[in-house]
Order: sequence, then structure tokens, then C-alpha cells
Amino acid sequence: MLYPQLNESRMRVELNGIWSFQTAGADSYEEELVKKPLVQPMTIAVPASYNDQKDDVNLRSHYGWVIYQRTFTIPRQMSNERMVLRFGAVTHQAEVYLNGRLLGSHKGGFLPFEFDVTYEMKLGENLLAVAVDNRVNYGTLPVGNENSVAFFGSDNPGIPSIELAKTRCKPQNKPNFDFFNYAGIIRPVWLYTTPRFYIRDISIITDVSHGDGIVECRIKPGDAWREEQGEPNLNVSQPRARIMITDEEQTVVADFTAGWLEEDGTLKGVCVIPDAKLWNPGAAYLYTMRVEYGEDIYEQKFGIRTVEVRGTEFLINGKPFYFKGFGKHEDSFFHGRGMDPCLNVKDISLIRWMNANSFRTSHYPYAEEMYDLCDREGIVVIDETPAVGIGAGSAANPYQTMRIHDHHRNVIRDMIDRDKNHPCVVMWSLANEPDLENFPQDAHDYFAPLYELAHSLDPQERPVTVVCCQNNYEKDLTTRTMDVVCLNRYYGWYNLGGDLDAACDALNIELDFWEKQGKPVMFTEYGADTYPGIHNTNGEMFSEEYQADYYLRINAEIDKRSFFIGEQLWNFADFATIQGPMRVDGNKKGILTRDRRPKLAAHALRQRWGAIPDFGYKD
Ligand code: E8X
Repeated sequence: MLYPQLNESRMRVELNGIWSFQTAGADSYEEELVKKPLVQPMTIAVPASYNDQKDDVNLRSHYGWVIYQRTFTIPRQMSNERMVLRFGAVTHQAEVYLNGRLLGSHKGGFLPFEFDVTYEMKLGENLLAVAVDNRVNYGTLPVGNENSVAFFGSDNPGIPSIELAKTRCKPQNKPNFDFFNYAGIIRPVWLYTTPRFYIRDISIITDVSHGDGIVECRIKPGDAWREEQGEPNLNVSQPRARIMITDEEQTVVADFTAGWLEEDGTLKGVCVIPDAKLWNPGAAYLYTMRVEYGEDIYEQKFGIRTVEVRGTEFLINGKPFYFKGFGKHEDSFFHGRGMDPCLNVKDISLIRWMNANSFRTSHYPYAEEMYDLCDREGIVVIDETPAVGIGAGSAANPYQTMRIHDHHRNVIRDMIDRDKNHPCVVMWSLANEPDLENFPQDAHDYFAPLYELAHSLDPQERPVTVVCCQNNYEKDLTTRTMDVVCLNRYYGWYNLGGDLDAACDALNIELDFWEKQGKPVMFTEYGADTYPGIHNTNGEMFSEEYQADYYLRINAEIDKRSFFIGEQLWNFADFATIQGPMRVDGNKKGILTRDRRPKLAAHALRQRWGAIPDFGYKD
């Protein structure tokens, strides 16, 4: 899916800003709220989560539907073109109305969706209403508990007073995941135009041969009128597209035609760029591909690089890469999970300050704008679906009780469709910490087809993984089948807490197991809750000294293993979670506080990572 673009052939208007807002029912909303202007609405900022924008506990912990509304008028110049209404992301489910008519709905809170509104718009004022549902359950990703308590809630089965009270308490979300269930229109809303015959999608595949860049492009054409009639997109009336590629100095390095017509109407073309400048971690280089198709134009930035797993090495441009970085969250004061370009720039600056080179988009695809920044800054990204909370805490077999299979396939498809051209994305994570040990064969049979699906959907055929929770790795039949073994391990915190000698002993016992698997292995999570300001000479848990000691000791062990290719710690910064007895104002495993101030461990890690090269660390 292409990002809205302003160019010689396309217009775009941002519909961000202050919208009208009100809460609605737990499982429904009155029709008039989406067909008529709201009466005495609240103000709300878009894009941002709604939860922290007011000082009303009922809004922060709202359960069910809310209504967003705004009006807008379009200039006459736009009305002669194909017009599209696009949402960067609405968490978790949206029903969109224009002038009282339902345009459609979308399930999934972290990927874009759009509606062709060419024949829905009117000259003059249009009323846009968006009903947003924040409920999570066994049919959503991320998963919400339907019966027991939330991830870190207290649960006292069998005590009559508690059991009875649980049946009578007000309905609420019980996230089976450890991050606050922020919701709302969290990413930019656009209205944009294209000509009738337009560029529907672009896929770019790059390779390198003897220093030359080989660039393949696949152009999917669109025909607004045929689509309106529901006809297939086999638009052969314009069987070619002109492709021009310029380098960062605006020099044209390729000018060719994409004219090979595929069965599905895709137009293909290939070119060679002599002595290409490669995209590298910490040394980004971006080319611009200009596609001209009929009257339509689209300019897509891209990087020439290769990604490959070979033996126990993760190769970028043929060189063994070592991941230094983090699991993160899109999380900040006031914005919640809302896209904040200033925060994105700040976080990239801090990643650099830490001498890190990568992060995982835990536990959902991040805003497109962040991947654009990472492309420009040379930051490596592991791109993760919102599939978190599959099992983990409920005794039943999640692969039988949860209603997520089709939706899981959809989010994999949509994530790869959106992010496939980003050079910063080097691996797909299908899920975080699903239950892989209690029903090992069911888990294997669930993920094997999803692994194949991801590989089949990605034109660049990047590696695919499932991030593995601390578990009985001998029973787990899934993790060892992935291209890279990504481990979330908490020896010295959730297990053997406070005893770093025992923690290192346990870690080495497990690493001996992985040594025999012949796969690259990395940490995608390891860490310790650290309350900023707690210091003591005995360095006990929750102190800043303990977090620093924890990383010092664990890192010394993984340094001894040649197949260990990366250390992404948990977490980049403190972040908000649901309240519960295990969380003191959220998760405190950050290396930085939530307002991005370094804890003691950050300084030692900065020094460590400053001495570890991006490539060849384990040679
Ligand atoms: C934690 C992290 C959580 O924040 C993240 O979203 C997923 C969790 C560790 C689970 N991984 O709790 O800080 C480890 C369970 C071990 C028994």
C-alpha cells in the first residue's frame, strides 16, 4: 500500500488536528452519533490515543466504542480526480461514515486502510464520523482475556467473594499483553487523489552483483472506474510504465520501461545500476524510483541492499551483522501510542547515542513515518505483527480456543504489503511469545503455514521468525524451525532473580542446546525492572546497579558464543501498562525512563556497543 504523496499528479490533504469526540456504549453506539453532528462533544487531538488526553479515569480505562467526528470541504480541483480517504491506523476496530453513509469497517489497530470516496464526497461541507472499538478478546490481535484477569492482574480462583464480585463487576478490557491498551485514531488521516488510471502499488527487489545494483520493479496498475464496478484490475489499456531512478545527487542512473505484463496485470521491469551505493546500517543511501504511468506519477525511495541467513550468520550485503539495540514501544506521555514525529526523531537520536543499530517493532507494526526515518538514518528494524498474547497464562489450548487464525494471516499480509520496500526492514516477526511449549505440535502446525505465507508474500524474501518466550526449549518444536532463533530470556529476573551466578549458569545450559541447532540466535528481550533512583551498594533487584550488573554478566556469556548474533534488550524505555500488583506505574525495564532519561546501565551499554562493530563482531 503506497503512502499518500503530493506531486505533479497527486494531491493530499491532512485531516489531522482537533476533532469532536465522545464515548459510546460497551458493545454498540447510537446511529445518530455517526449520522449527525455530535451534541456538546469533547475536543480530541488526532493523531493520538484518546486515553491520556483528558483527566477522566473513565476515559483512560474506557471499554467499548467511542465516536470521532469532523467536517471538511474539498477544493473543486480535487473533485475531478479519484479521491481516497486513508487512515494510518485506528486501534483496534473502526467503522467509518461519510455524510451518514457507512463506507466500511476495518479490524486491526496498527496498519493502514483506505476507502475510495470519489462518488461519496460532495462539494461543500462533508461530515466524517469514525466509530472506534477498543475491546480486545480471543478474536483480536493483540489478544484479550475473556474470562480470567488481565496479564498482571491478581487472580484468586476459588475464593467465593472474589469469584462472585468478578461476575458482577463492570465490563473491562483484560489485555493478555504487557502494554497499556491505548486506543483511538493513532496515526495520520489523509484525503488524497490519483488520476483514474493510477499506480496502485510498487514492489522493489534489489540485488548486488560485483558491485553493480540490480533493481527489479513490479508496478500494479489501478483503474478507478473498473474498481468502482468491481471488475478485476487487468488494465491493459496502458501496458507500460516509465521508470526513472535518481541517486542522492539527483543524477539519473536508470531510465527504462516496465513493460513485461504479468497475468495479474502487473508490469515488470529490471535495470542495472553500475557501482551502486549500497544501503548499510549506519550508512544509509537512498535512491528514488519515479514511476510514470499514464498521467499518474509516484516517487518511491528505496535502498540497494541484500539480506540473507547463511549458517549461523545474518548477512547484510554479504557481511555478518550483529544486532545491538532494543525492543521498543510506541509509548509516550499524553500521546499514548499516537504517532509523534518529534518523539520518533528523539528516539532515533537516543538509539544513536547508545551506539545501537536496531530495534524490533514490539509488539505491533509501527507508524510508517518511523520506518521512513530508519531508512534515512540506517537503523535496522525487525518488523512484528500485533500477534501477542496467544496463550501465555490461560491453561486452555490457544490454538483451539482463540479465534485469530484468519485475522493473523490478514495482519501478516497487510504488514508486508505496507513495509516491503523499506531497506531498514530485514526480518519479519510473526508473533511475540505465543505458547510454544504446552501444545508444541499445535503451535508448530499453526505457525508453519504462517511462516510459508510470509516468505511467499515478501518480494524480497527476508528471513522470518517467531519471538520465543522463556520456555522449555526442548519441548518447543516451533522456534528451532525459524530462520533466526529470537529469544526473550529473563534468567536473573523472572527466573533466578537476584542470583546472577545461577542466571549465567542457566543461560549457558540453554545456549549449549542452541549451539547444536545450527541457527543464528539472538536476544529479542532480556532485562530487569529498574526503578530510577533506587541505588544500593548490594545491587539488589529493582536498583539501577542491579540492571547494570545484569547486563554486564549476561553479555559476558553471550560474547562467548559465535552463533549469537545480537542483543536487543527489553526495553528501550519505561512504558505504560495496565495497573496491577506486578507493575509500579508501568513496566520499568527501560534503559531510559519514560521521558527518555538514561538510567545507570545506559552508560555502560553505550560504552559496550561503541566498541562492538555492526559487522564481523563474531568473526
Ligand atoms: C515483561 C515482558 C513484556 O513487557 C513484553 O511485552 C513481553 C515480557 C517478559 C515475559 N515479554 O514482562 O517485561 C517473560 C515471562 C517469563 C516467565
